[in-house]
Amino acid sequence: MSYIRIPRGWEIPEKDVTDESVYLDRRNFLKAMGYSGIGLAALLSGCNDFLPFDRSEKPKTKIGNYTTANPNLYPAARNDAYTVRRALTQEETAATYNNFYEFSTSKDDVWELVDRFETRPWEVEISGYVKRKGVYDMDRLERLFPLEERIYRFRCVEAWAMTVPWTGFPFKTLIDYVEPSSSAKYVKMVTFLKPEEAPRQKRKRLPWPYVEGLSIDEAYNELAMLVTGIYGHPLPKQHGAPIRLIVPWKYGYKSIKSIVKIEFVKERPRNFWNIMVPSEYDFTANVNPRVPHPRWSQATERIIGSWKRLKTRPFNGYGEYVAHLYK
Ligand SMILES: Nc1nc2c(c(=O)[nH]1)N[C@H]1C(S)=C(S)[C@@H](COP(=O)(O)O)O[C@H]1N2
Ligand SMILES: [Mo]
Repeated sequence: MSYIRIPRGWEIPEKDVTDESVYLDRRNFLKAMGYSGIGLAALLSGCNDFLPFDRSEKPKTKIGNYTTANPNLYPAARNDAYTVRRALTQEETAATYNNFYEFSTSKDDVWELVDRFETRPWEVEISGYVKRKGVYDMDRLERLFPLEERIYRFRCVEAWAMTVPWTGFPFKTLIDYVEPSSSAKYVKMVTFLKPEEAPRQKRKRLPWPYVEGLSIDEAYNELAMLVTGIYGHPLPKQHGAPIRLIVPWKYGYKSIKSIVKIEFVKERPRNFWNIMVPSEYDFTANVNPRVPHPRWSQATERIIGSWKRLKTRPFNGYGEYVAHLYK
């Protein structure tokens, strides 16, 4: 296998780093699909059918792309115990810079590609070692537990970061409600599988559907949230409507979007990115400035929008809440 030389982060002028991460992502993705270096070079040199699909259907809106049966639940009261000393990211910046591989391998066009993704009606199946197994309709799940707003930092493994207000409920609230038995050691979460609505899922060489997992202790940590909204309204589709995970001390790929199944299991599940590239994406994925990704440093991060570079913090700044889990 021949490799294209990737310039290191510090060799690239700051304004180009975004492009680099898109490029790395794409390369990674292709590598995982088993292309040789040569085939890869051909694909990267502007081969148009690499683009997801025809964009003649123009998107309706950047941020108003959501539905709910419970509009009265938004905005939810902010929980001031969880705020950070960082500027909030602009709503439109966050809504137009997304990782959602079901739709695109780029970040800047996901919001344009989600129009035919249907997020209502929606069901979430809860299964495995729990008392209250069953299929929960999203309209009911949204009302089942009190919603609250929390401002969290968010850090992608590609070294971009943002700070946004999420609306949702603590994962632990759901765990207490469904009553897992002592056999439940991990929680496995699965994204929808609807290739007619998410065209990249037609590419069978990727291990669809997207899967993620947490240990039961991680899921029970007070920071772990099941999120149904952002910026005081329901989640726009590109952010993972109608319900997603947010675990702010871990790299963003753990925060699985558009969940259809939550399973309480005995064995540690394998997660999507770990299946794709096991040497680069582990299960735990805690933010750590001292452990570089094999192809780039994690010492700093760039804030989307301003593109200011800041120091990465251990556990993304949430060590006081979670460090004890890893002793
Ligand atoms: N189903 C699914 N969930 C996903 C992803 C994905 O491609 N598919 N990408 C992950 C990654 S890598 C990141 S950084 C975040 C991005 O969330 P955002 O677009 O709301 O910022 O979603 C995560 N959840
Ligand atoms: Mo990410």
